[in-house]
Amino acid sequence: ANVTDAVLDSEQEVFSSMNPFAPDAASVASSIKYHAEFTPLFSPEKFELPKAFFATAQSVRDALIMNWNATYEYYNRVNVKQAYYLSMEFLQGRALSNAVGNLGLNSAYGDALKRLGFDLESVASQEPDPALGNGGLGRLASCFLDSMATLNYPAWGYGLRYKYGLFKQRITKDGQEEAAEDWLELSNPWEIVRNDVSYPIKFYGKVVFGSDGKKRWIGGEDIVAVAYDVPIPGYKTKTTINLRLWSTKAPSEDFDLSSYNSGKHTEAAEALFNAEKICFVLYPGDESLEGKTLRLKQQYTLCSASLQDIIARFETRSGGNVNWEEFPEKVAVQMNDTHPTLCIPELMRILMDLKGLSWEDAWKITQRTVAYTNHTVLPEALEKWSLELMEKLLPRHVEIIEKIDEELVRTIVSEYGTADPNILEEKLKALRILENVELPSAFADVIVKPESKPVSAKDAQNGVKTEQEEEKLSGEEEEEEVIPEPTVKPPKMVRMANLAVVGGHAVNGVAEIHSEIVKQDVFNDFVQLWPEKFQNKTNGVTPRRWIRFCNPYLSDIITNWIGTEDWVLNTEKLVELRKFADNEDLQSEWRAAKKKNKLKVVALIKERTGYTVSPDAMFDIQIKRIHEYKRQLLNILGIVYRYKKMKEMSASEREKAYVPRVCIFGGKAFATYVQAKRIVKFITDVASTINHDPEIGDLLKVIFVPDYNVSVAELLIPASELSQHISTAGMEASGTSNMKFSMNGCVLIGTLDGANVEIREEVGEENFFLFGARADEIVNLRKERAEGKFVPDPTFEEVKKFVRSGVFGSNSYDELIGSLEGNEGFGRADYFLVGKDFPSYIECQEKVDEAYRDQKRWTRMSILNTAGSFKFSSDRTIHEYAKDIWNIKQVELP
Ligand code: B1N
Repeated sequence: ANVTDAVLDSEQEVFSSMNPFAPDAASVASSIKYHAEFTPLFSPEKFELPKAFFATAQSVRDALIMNWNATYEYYNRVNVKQAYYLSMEFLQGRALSNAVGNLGLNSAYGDALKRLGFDLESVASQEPDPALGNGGLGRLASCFLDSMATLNYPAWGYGLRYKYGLFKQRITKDGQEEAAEDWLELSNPWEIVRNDVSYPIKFYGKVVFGSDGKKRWIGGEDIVAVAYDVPIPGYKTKTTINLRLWSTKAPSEDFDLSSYNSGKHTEAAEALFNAEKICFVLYPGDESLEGKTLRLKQQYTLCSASLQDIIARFETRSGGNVNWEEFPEKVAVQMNDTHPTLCIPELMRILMDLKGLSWEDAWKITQRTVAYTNHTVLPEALEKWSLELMEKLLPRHVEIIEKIDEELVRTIVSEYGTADPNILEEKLKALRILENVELPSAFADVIVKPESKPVSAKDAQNGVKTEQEEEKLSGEEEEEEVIPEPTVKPPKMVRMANLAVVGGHAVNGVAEIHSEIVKQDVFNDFVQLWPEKFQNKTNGVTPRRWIRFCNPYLSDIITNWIGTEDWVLNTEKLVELRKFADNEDLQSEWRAAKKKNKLKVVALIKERTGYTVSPDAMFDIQIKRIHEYKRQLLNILGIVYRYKKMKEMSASEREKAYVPRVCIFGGKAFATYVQAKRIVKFITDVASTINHDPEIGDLLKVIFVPDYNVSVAELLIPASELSQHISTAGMEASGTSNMKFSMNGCVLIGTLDGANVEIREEVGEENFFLFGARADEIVNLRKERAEGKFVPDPTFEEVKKFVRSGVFGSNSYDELIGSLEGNEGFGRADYFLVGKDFPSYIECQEKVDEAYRDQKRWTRMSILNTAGSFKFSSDRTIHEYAKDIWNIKQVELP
């Protein structure tokens, strides 16, 4: 279509088309045409796909803004208690189909686009996938926003607006390569920049006494955080909440005009660059990596800007009379992992230094306001910051942290007494926020000074951290203030998790087994002090994005058989599918839906890898960040073993013994995580050998789908039949894709880890393929392994030998295979117990083949997975947070 066809019909029509409640196709079409004409993003001549996407998005945004405004106004008017979810990551995925679906405007937009010569699906697929997160933790935050809006909870998200998302992954013959992900290249149609909502953020400087005798933080580097709002619509409700993302810039006076005029252009703009770079990239650190100065600046920017904003809203809503004691009755702050822990000293600072409250009052308010979610027990992922670095960057906050630490020491001393210095020392070591820091002077003579020790055995043992840290240090240029002075003494550190536990009123894990480990292991000493703080909140996923919209075929079948679409809001209704699990009509519809979804993936695989796979083979999928503890290596070694066995058989034996499979991998390795990158390379090498072996044909195909992201997951999950959740027991806090797979009728193979445990309970053990060591056995197994008592199963020796024989190219994968053996030089003595679990994994995979051969049995298992997935809706999770932690109520708009 030409733009002359797309001119707006009349201004009147445009505005009537913006009625979000019952717009028809004609008014939607004119609203799209209006935006195609007047939203100046593209050159005017052509009205083609990319432009159609932007015009459609702008049109949907109009509806969202109206609902956003109505929601905001209403919350202001009734002065509700609001929850704020602070997260360094939000993995939103594409927004168009989700918004149209939540608004119930599918047919209006579908028909309107048809009139203009497009279809909604291809228009929607034009949208870049904003990847402002790494994996599960960020996607969870986005699922939570969907549930908060849907359930009419007054709640907002706060995050950072990174210019570049998580890197784009390319797979070459050398493995993974990374490229910048410029998701804003064509602009972001969903955001509304609020130039009037901005706050000053300070770094460095010093602390002085003001004329009123109060502490003041002055000098240093000043930047500005500006708000970008992303409206978040709920499903079948007018409630539209807000994701407020901060972007950083320099104060306008920082541009040095006289330097610029004298020709020093770069110097003149230095302050600008310094401020803007804070939000350049999502720091791609996953479970095991720590950031340095830039990361700390990012974290502080998020905390400070969000709290200034929250406090300003509290003051406005209080009208003329601010009562600070009421703050926790109006505000709940949830810290998504430790990354926003600086909220605690920042809230203290604002309340004391700027609002004039006493320490005691500020502390009570702070504790009642904030709560902390722990997402991992991997020791290398528990954030620590160098005290020295923090002191430079945030001097006032360090004073506050020292005081919190001192108060904590007081509590510990009064709780445990000084009678047994050993117990006391142990407790102080476990609980204190400051590490390797002498006791506060008030306690110096009460307790024996802890001797300075070298790096603890636990830390020294921790190979992941050490290797990655070293690689990271050598691979990246850091600012000068980051490099610590070489000293013999162990470095003084601030333990953010300890600060979060002390400063908040609730601490929760994200699945039952994980919350138990948190209580019994990681924070056990805190549990003894404050048992009432500790909770479990099993994760969930939004059934809108993760089944209703990504799997319309299956959704229609469910709706037909249950007799209502209510299950999208009340997933308990899915249980009704149980009674039809053996019904042959349902079974054949069920299989037909799966087949249609598989055909889409066949096309995706062809497009992204060039490989042709059969839609009749079993689709076996493992998609997640590449990490040693997630054990993609176990999966690929299982495939190698299968391949070896196949090669030893005749064609007819092979076909009898094995079910045809397409084994699909997807996921990104952190750019400097060398071992994870080796795993990617190994998978693709195995794939190219097996996929080109004419003897094997469709019996086995191995696919690595490059550049895995939310949109790819939306295609793969509905097409999956078996999915793998095979972490070393105790190491995966929850997992959330396991829930998405199960919901979409995929059967899981997995260890007793994270949410697998609860999924298996709900779907029934006969519908879950369980294998491997349990979490409570791991410590002993590792010990045995280290003592050389472990005798590997012959199958494991066989598979390693096969890999080393060079079948997959000249590479012998010494570092990978060596890591499973604890050879000198690679030595981790199979820390993740791949060798230990290998035989039970192989055996379990044989059972999978057997079950799949009986398609009736398999379909029944599949149906019972969907039926049993009801618990894993993030609606359930959000109700629990609202009730047990935030104390907020659902508020429906009039
Ligand atoms: O959080 C998810 C869980 O389902 C996963 O099991 C868990 O691995 C994941 C540092 C993390 N834990 N920790 C992180 C992310 C970024 C970072 O810089 C740690 N991600 C998880 C949701 O609960």
